[in-house]
Amino acid sequence: MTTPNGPAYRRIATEEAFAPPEILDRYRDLLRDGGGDRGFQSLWGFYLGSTAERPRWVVDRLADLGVKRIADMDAHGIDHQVISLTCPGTQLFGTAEATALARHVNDVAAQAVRDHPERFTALAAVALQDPTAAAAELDRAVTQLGMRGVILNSHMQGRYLDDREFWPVLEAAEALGVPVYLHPNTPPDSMIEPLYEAGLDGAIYGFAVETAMHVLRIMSAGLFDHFPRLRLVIGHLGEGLPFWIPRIDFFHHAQVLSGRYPAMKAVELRPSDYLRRNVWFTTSGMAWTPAVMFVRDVVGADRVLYAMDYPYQCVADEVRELDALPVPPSELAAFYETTAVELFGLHH
Ligand code: 1DF
Ligand code: MN
Repeated sequence: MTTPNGPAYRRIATEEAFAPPEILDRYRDLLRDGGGDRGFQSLWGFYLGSTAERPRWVVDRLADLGVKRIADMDAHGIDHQVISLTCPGTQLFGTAEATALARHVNDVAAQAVRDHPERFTALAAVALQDPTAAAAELDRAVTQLGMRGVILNSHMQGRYLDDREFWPVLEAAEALGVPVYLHPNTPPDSMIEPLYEAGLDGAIYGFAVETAMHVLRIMSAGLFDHFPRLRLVIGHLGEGLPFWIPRIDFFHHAQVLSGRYPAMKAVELRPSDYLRRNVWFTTSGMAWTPAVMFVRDVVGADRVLYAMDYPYQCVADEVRELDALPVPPSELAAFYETTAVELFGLHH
C-alpha cells in the first residue's frame, strides 16, 4: 500500500494464477479418465492428488478470489494482482467444452475485478481449439468485461503460435491493443520424456525450456514481422532467453545465410531486436537481484516488470529483496508499477 511510511509505488504483480472450482473439477475428471497429456497428468496429478501441505495450500488459494488471496497479498506487500487462469487453462479440452469454459472463467474473473477493482485486473482466457471463437471471446473480454490482455499457455496440444491457424487470436490482441502473456506449460508428449523421467518437466526447468523454444519459434517464423505492434509478455525473466542473446543472434544469422533449414527464412530483425521491441519480461519466480539487473541491462529497464507467480511461488520476503534493487527510485516505481500500468493499460 502507498502509505505515508511505505514505498512511493504500488506493487503490481502480473503473473498471478487462479482457477475456478469448475476448472479444478474438470481437471479431476480428466485425471481420473487418464486424459490430457503426460505433462498434465504429472502436474495436476500432483497438485490435485498430493496430500502434502504445499500442493493443498496452492489448490486452496487458486480457487480463492477474495478474502484469503487478499490477505496473502497484504501479508506479502502486493497491492494489485493481474490474475490469469492457471496453466494449461482450457487447452486440453475438446473444442466446445474449452470454448464454454473460457467464457465461464472470464465471467468469474470479471466478477472478482468488479468486487475488488483496487486489487485485481484480469487477463482473458480463450480456447485456442477454435481460434476464430477465441478471437471473439478476447474481444468480448476486453470490450465488455474490461480485461487487459490474454493468457496463452504455450503449446496448444503440441502445436505452436507460429502456426497460422492461431493467428486470428494474435490479430485480435494487436487490434485491441492488449498484450499476450505467453505462460509456460509442461512440454508436450513429443518432448517431455527425458525431462519427466528425471523430475524436470515442471516449473523447475521444463517449463522454461518449452516456453523459450516457443518464443524462438515465433521470432524465427517472422510472426513479429506480420504483427509488428504485438506485445508479448513472458515470465521468469524471459525463460532464460536474455542470457542467450549473442549465441542465438549469431547462429540465427548464420543459419539463414547458409539456407540450412527451410523453416528458418530471413526475417526483418535479429532475434534480440524482437526481444527489445515486442517482448516484456516479468520476474515471476526469479526475485534474484543479479538476474534482474542483467535482464534490465540487456533488454532495457523499461521492459522488465514485477510478477510473483502466486500461489505457486509465494515467497515471504521477495519484495524486500526487490525493493532494494540498486536502481534510482523512478526505475523502481517503473519496475513495480508504471510499466505494468502502461503495458496492461491499468489507468482507471
Ligand atoms: C507451477 C508453476 C505451476 C507455475 C503452474 O501452473 C505455474 C508449479 C500450474 O510450481 O508447479 O504457472 N509457474 O508459472 O511457474
Ligand atoms: Mn505462472
